[in-house]
Amino acid sequence: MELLALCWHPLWVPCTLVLSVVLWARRAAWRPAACPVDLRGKTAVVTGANSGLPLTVTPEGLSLIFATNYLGHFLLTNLLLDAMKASAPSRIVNVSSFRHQAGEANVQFLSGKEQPKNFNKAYNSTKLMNVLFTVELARRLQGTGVTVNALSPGMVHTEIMQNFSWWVRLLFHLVGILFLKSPTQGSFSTTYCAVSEEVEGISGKYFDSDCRLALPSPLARDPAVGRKLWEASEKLVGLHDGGREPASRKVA
Ligand SMILES: *[C@@H]1O[C@H](CO)[C@@H](O)[C@H](O)[C@H]1NC(C)=O
Ligand SMILES: *[C@@H]1O[C@H](CO)[C@@H](O)[C@H](O)[C@H]1NC(C)=O
Ligand SMILES: *[C@H]1O[C@@H](CO)[C@@H](O)[C@@H](O)[C@H]1NC(C)=O
Repeated sequence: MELLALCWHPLWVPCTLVLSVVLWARRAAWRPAACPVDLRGKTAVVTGANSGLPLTVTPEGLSLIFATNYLGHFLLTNLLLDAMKASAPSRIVNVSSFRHQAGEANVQFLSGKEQPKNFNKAYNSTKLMNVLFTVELARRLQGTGVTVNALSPGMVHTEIMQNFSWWVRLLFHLVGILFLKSPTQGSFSTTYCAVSEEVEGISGKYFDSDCRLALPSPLARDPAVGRKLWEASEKLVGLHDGGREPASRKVA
């Protein structure tokens, strides 16, 4: 009874409003328009994630959520690599998430041979794979003039929950309007990695949602795990050159 009374206490309204104003003021602090930009070469932003997909396996033998949030990005990036190298200095930017910290780097998840215990674990693991891939790709791209970094956009009010039930979406939109970043604000750390002069020459790093260089989790930095994930991903998407010998150099 007392708990119920607490839930309906009128102080909740002003407290919520004050908190949302404070958060609003804080997240408007960085202005992309004031960021010095000197873009040469090309930039590829690799993004796209969904967190409400079922843990099903596609007819190709891929886990739907891992294919959507990670393997598709892996393949696209690899297919773009020759173009990126030809237009160096160029940048690849991978949109990950702070939630990578609770991910698991189990390559059996990719094919659905093993399943994460729930959606949340699956989402977290795909975001860990995004960072592992970034670190491994940066290693493979050393000396090519192509840099690759990953970032967390923070908690952003987007359509990411579109495959959840209506009441989860309603709750997300209510919380989103008050507390989460707008899609524009959520794009700041991505834009920063893609165009800012300060990031020029930096590769294999992770930026937080305030555009600060941050350390990803120890697992995300483990080179052996990164290499194993890369090799498993290559097999699954049918890339067999090992990614070490740049195709453009072979042609030239
Ligand atoms: C996913 O990550 C979030 C944020 O790090 C964490 O709070 C949550 O417990 C994780 N979920 C699972 C199932 O690991
Ligand atoms: C997720 O939602 C989108 C938009 O409503 C829809 O097009 C898509 O088919 C849904 N995916 C699944 C797996 O339910
Ligand atoms: C960014 O970096 C690599 C892989 O995902 C690229 O191959 C590409 O995979 C992209 N996204 C990542 C890191 O997940």
